[in-house]
Amino acid sequence: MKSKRREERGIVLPLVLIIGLLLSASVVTFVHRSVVDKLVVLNRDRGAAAAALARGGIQIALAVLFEDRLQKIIQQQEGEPSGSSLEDLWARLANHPLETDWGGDLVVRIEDSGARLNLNALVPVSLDETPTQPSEEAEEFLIAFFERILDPGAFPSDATRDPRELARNLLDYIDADDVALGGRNEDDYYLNQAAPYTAANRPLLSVDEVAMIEGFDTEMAERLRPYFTVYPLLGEMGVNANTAKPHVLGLIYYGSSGNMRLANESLVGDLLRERDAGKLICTETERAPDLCVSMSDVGLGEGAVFPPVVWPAAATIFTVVSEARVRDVAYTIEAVIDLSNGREPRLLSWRTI
Ligand SMILES: [Ca+2]
Ligand SMILES: [Ca+2]
Repeated sequence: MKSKRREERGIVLPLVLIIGLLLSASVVTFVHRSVVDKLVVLNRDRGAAAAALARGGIQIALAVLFEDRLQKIIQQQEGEPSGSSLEDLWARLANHPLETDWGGDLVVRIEDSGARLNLNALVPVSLDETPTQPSEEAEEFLIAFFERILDPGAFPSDATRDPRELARNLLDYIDADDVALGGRNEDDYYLNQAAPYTAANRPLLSVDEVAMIEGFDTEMAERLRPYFTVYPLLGEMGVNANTAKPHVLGLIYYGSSGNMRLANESLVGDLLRERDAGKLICTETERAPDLCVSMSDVGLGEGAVFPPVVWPAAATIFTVVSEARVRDVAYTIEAVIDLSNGREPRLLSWRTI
């Protein structure tokens, strides 16, 4: 009997130890799970708050842009130059980040579509639906642009890229007909792809679409993004010299017919100096000689600019980037808003990035 009880005691001790271990393991698991659950809920709450804050940022941008339109209309009525510049409130909004008392941060950046070159302005759509051919200037402009940015040292695939072919393929992809500028069929390349397609033969809907064009890829589209926009889809206007960033000012293609060139570094520097001094670059300076500096004064001469543009130009289409952050959770919305009709904003694009 004695030895049986000793045996039982011998079993009880390990059992107690095992149960104890199991219990402490489940307590640890439980604590761990409840911490994870709490973090998930917290992150979800912060994500929802950041999303709401970012949407609020778009509303703030709309209010600022409406105010700007109103100002411009008043300036126009009073015969003053009503061009957009980086002195406008919408352009300075990003310098004023917003902080909420519950830990949210918001930065709203607004850029007008004229601050980048509109690819669709290179092949304007004819109103009577007659297919229009891209102009010689469009082709020469693109060749000059690709000659400037192609860099086989940094991008090995550039070694096989020809500026004229890239220029023609891009224009043919947009122009209405299916005859390539070199005479062949535009779709020969597209129909031979693993998933065949055809040239769009319409304005580009996004800069990403450039990757679909013969000779281009997604890397190339990314390299083009800082320079180009596709808005307005039916646009004909060139770069706005009063709002464009320095690298886009370098895309101003000017001179006399048959002898046009891209703005060089020194010209871009002159344009920036005038802007910094509070001046507007104007095609005609008669109306506001104190505020305007003429094209010839900044070295653009008396010739033309391609795509054609009259400065100062009033911006009507804006890209708004609303970046919200709640603690470590970020939420960014990019919206393209068209205020050209002056009353109702039209949303052209909305995406989270
Ligand atoms: Ca075409
Ligand atoms: Ca064509």
